[in-house]
Amino acid sequence: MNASNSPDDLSPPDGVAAGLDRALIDDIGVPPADARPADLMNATAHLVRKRLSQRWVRGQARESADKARRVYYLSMEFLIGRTLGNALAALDLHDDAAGAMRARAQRLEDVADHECDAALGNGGLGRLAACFLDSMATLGIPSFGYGIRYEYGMFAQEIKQGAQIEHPDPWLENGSPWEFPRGNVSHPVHFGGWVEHRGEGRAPVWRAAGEVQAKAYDMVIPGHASEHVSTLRLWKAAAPAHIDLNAFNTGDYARAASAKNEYENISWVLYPNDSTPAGRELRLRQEYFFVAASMQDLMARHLEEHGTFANLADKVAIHLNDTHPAIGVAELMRLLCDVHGMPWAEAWSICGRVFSYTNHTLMPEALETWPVALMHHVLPRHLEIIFRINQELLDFAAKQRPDDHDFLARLSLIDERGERRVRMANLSIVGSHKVNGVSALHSDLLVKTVFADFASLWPERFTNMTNGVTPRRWLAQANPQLAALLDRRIGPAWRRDLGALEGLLAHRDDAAFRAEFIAVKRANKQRLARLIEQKTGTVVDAASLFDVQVKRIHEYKRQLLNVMHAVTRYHAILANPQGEGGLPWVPRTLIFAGKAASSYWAAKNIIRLIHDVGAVVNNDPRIGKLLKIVFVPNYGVSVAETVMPGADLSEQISTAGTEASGTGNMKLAMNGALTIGTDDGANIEIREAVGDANIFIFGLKTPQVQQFKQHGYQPMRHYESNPALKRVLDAIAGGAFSPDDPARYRGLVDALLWGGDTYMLLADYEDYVATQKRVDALFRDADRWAACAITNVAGMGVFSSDRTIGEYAREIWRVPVQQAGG
Ligand code: 26Q
Repeated sequence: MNASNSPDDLSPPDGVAAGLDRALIDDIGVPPADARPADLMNATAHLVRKRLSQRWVRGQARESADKARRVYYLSMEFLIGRTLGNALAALDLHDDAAGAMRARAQRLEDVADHECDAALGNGGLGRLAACFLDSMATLGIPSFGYGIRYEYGMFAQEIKQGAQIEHPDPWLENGSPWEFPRGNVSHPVHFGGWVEHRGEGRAPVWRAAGEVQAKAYDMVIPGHASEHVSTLRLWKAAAPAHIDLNAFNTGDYARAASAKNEYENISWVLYPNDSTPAGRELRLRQEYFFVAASMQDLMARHLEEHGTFANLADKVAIHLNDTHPAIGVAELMRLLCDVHGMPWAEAWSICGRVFSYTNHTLMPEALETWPVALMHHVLPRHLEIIFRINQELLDFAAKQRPDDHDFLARLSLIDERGERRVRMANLSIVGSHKVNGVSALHSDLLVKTVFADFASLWPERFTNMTNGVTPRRWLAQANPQLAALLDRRIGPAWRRDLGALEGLLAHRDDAAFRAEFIAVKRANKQRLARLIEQKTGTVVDAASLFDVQVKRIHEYKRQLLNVMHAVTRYHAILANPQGEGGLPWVPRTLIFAGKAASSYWAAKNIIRLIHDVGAVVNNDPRIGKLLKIVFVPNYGVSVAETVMPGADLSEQISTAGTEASGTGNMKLAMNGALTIGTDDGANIEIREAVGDANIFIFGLKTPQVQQFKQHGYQPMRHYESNPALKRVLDAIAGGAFSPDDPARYRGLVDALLWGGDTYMLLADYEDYVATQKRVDALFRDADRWAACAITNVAGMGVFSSDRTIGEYAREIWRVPVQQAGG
C-alpha cells in the first residue's frame, strides 16, 4: 500500500522525497539549501495538500452526480490540532516524508512541531467534533462540517508565578497551508431591524438593519485507508463590499476601518466555556452568523441537485452539536416558509425529519438561554417563529395533560420566571427527530431529569450515542511505538477496526510481550519527562508512577480532590519516611494540565494551588524523588499527544452524575493507562469493557449523590471525623503552601467546609485515598500492572469514534457507511 503507486495523481510519482525541492521553490519561495524546519513543514504540507485536493475534487463530483444524502455537522467548535502528521498517515506517506527529512538532517517530528494547532474549540465538545470528522471521512460518509473561522482560537496559557495568564492565539498569522479560501462562495447574513406583516396569505418580510457577508474557507479532512475526503467549511465575517466603497470614496479611512471592524468582529474570537454561560450579544450573533451561512450553503447545493425542497428531508441530515446552532431550527422554517413560500405544516414536517441534536451537559445552569429582548433585537423574525413553534408545542402538550400548568411551563420554549428567556435546548428538542446524550449514564439521566417532560411526550425521540475518539490520531499518530508493537502482534487492521485490539488478550500471558509493552511505556514516559522538563524546568523520574489529570479546570472535575490526595501523601511521607505498611513508598509524579476560563476565579485559584503545593513538595529534601507535582502549561491537542502515551494512571474523578462522558478517559486507557475514577460518564462503560479487576472505581454513585443532596449533606462531619483530611485542609487554608499570602486559599477551603461542598469532595476523600493505596500496591508489581494495562488497551475497541459514527449514521442520520477495511 504505497501511495506513490496508486493511480491517484498528477503529482510526482516519488512522493515527498522527490517533490520537496520543487515545493520549496514553487510554493514557499525558498532555495532548498536555505530551508529552515518551518519551511520544510510548509513545503511538505503543500505537497500533501495537492494530493488531497485531487481526491477531494473527484469525490465531490462523485457525490454530486450520485445526488448523495449528506450529513451536515453544525458546531461552534472544531478542535483540530495539527494536520500534517494526520494527513501523511492518511496518504501512507509518513515513512516517505520521514526519509525526506532525514536526508536533510532533520527529524519529521521536529519539523511537524512548527505547525500551529488549529485550536478552534474549548475542550471535549470541540475535540469530539474533530474526531467525528475523521471518522466520517474514513467511513466514506458524504459530509460537511460547518463552523466559524475564528481569527483567534482558544487562548494560549502562560504560567507566571503559578498563575494563569491568557494570551491571544493568532494561529493564522503566518497563514495555514490547509485552508482553501473559496472566493466564489459567500452568503449574506442579516441582523436586527423589524418584521413587516403584509396580511393574510402573504409571507412576512424581515426588514433587516444590518448585513454581513460570510466567506467560505475550506479545510480538507482526509479519510484513512480510504479515497474519501470530507470538508470542514468555516465562515469568516466580512463587511459587504458596498460599505467599504462608500467610505473609501469619501476618503474617510478611519470611519471605513471602524465600520469594517464592526462587521468582521463576528468571527474574531472563540468564546470561552465560562462558568456561567455569557449572555453576550456577540455570541448570539456568532451563532446565527454561521448557521445562516451554512443553511444557505446547503440549501443552494440541494436546489442545484434536486430543483425542489420537497425532498429535503430525504437528502439532508443536519446535526446540532449542542444547542449552539439551535437557531437553525427557526432559520430553516424562515427560509422554507418566508423565502421559498412553503406552507408552515409542510416545512415543520421537513424540519423535524432533518434535524438531530446532541446534548453535552446535565448541569441545569449550563443550559443555554437567551433573553427574549435580546433575541427580539438581533433576530426579530426568528423570535416570532419561535413563538409560533411554542404555541403549537403547548397546544399539543395541553391535550396530553390538560390543566397541568407546571408541565406546560417547564416544556415552554420561553422561561417566564424572571426576565423572559428563550430556552435553546427546548427549541432543539422540538425541532429534532432524535436527541442523544453522550454516554449511557448521561443519556439515562437526561430522560430522568432535565428532559423528563419531553421524554414523557416523545419517549422514542431520546437515545444514547456513547462518545469515541479516533484511533488514528490518538493511537497510531500519538503513540508510534505502541502502534508498531500492535502491528507486529495483531497486524495493522486495528486502525480502521479497533475491535481488533481484543486480539491482544491472547498475548497478555506472554512474558516477552509484556516486557515489550513495558519498554514502550517507559520510552513514552521518557518523552513526556523531556516535555515536562522543557516546559516547567522540573526534572521527573520516568521510573516513578506517572499520575495524570489533564482536562479543563473545573470544580466538578475535582482537580482539588487530586491536590488533597497529594498533600495527604506529602504529610504521610513526612510522618513515615520509610514507607507504609512495611513497604517502601511508590515514587509518584503528579502531572496536571488544563486551562481555566479567564473569568472563573475558583478554577484559576486551583491552578495556583497546584503550583504552590508543587513548589513546596518538589523542593523539600525530605521528600526527594518520592513525590513530584508538575503542571504542564498550555494544554491542547499537541500537548495531549505527548501526555496520553506517557501516563500510567488516568484521573477521572468528577462527582458521579456530573461528567457527561469524558473522552480523555478513552484516550488514556487506549494508550495503556489504568483509570482511577468515579462511577460517572463513560468511566462506567470503560469499566464494563476492561473488567473490575483492571480499573479503580471509588466514591459515591449517582443515586447516593442525589440522596445525600436531598437529605442534607454535611461536609463538616467528614472534616471533624477524619484527622488526615483535617490536616490537609488546615494546611491549605492556613497558608502552609502560600506563606507569602496565608489567606490565598481560604476561599477554596471555605467553599468546602462552609459553602456546602457542591461537588462533595469531602464525602469521596476517604475512599479516594484508600483507592490510591491500592494503586500503589498494584504498581509495585510491574508485571501485573502491565497485564492490566494491556487488558485496558485490548478493551478499548468500542471507544473508537468509528463505532460512534457508525451508530449515528445508522440510527440517526440514516446514511450508509463503508465497512471497516472496505
Ligand atoms: C455556551 C454559551 C456561551 C459560551 C460558551 C458556551 C459553551 C461552550 C462550550 C458551553 C459549553 C461548551 C463545551 C462543553 C463541553 O466540552 N462538554 C463536554 O463534551 C464532551 C463531548 O461530549 C464530553 O465528553 C464532556 O463530558 C463534556 O463536559
